[in-house]
Amino acid sequence: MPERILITGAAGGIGTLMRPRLRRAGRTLRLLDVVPPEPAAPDEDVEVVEGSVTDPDAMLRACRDVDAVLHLGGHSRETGWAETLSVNIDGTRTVLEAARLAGVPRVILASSNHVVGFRPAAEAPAADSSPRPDTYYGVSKAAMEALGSLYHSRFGMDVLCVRIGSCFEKVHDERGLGLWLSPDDAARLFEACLNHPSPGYRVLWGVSDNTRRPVPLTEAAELGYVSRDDSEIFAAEVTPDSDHPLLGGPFTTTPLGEPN
Ligand code: 15L
Repeated sequence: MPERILITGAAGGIGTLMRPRLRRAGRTLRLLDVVPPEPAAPDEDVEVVEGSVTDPDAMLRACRDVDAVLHLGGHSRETGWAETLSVNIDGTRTVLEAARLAGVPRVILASSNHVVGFRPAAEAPAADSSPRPDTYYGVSKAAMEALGSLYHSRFGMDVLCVRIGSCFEKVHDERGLGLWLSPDDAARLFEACLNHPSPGYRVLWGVSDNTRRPVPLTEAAELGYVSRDDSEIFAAEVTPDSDHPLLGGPFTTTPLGEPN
């Protein structure tokens, strides 16, 4: 089991959900964000680091003595091109380069369903289906996967790209019933990514085993992931929304480059 894990974007939505769930005896979580994460609780083995994924020096320091990086940092929705380019694309390269320089053997990248947002849900695309992004944000996640592939091929790093569906405590809309990744399942999936002996480069879907799941879990299962959650428990309470035949849902029509 890795002993020190660097989590970028640790104060963000998924980072906050993962902090308690990735705690293990004998493991230190190094939490990095531009907004300083909450200080360590007395019984918590965490190191809190304020820093940006766009800062090569800060990233190199953050990667020292680390066994794996869980890269969650970056914009999580559509925003202007310059910001997306700087934080999501250049930032991912900076993280991978810092990991390489520091000798970190494994990086897990938080990719997104929006890499293939323009694929029909009915197509049930395999996890490594070629990009059909729906936004600049989706383009940045496609670039993330490509950078991960490059760093694996050139330098032998294990790189796992998780095309995350919708990772929130609860499901809020009908589309989420298909793409929900429960926080507990997210932790199970990241654990599988951390603990596989030699994963190489992989792209996998990050969703729970939802009754209405539109994408396969084959690749995640090969890694050892077993989902225990199903969004159907929220079916009665979600807001009905318009039919979204495309995986990216509302991201396929949101104006490009405008925060959504
Ligand atoms: C994502 O990639 C976003 O980070 C998240 O905020 C949600 O919009 C999610 O996709 C989704 O598709 O529901």
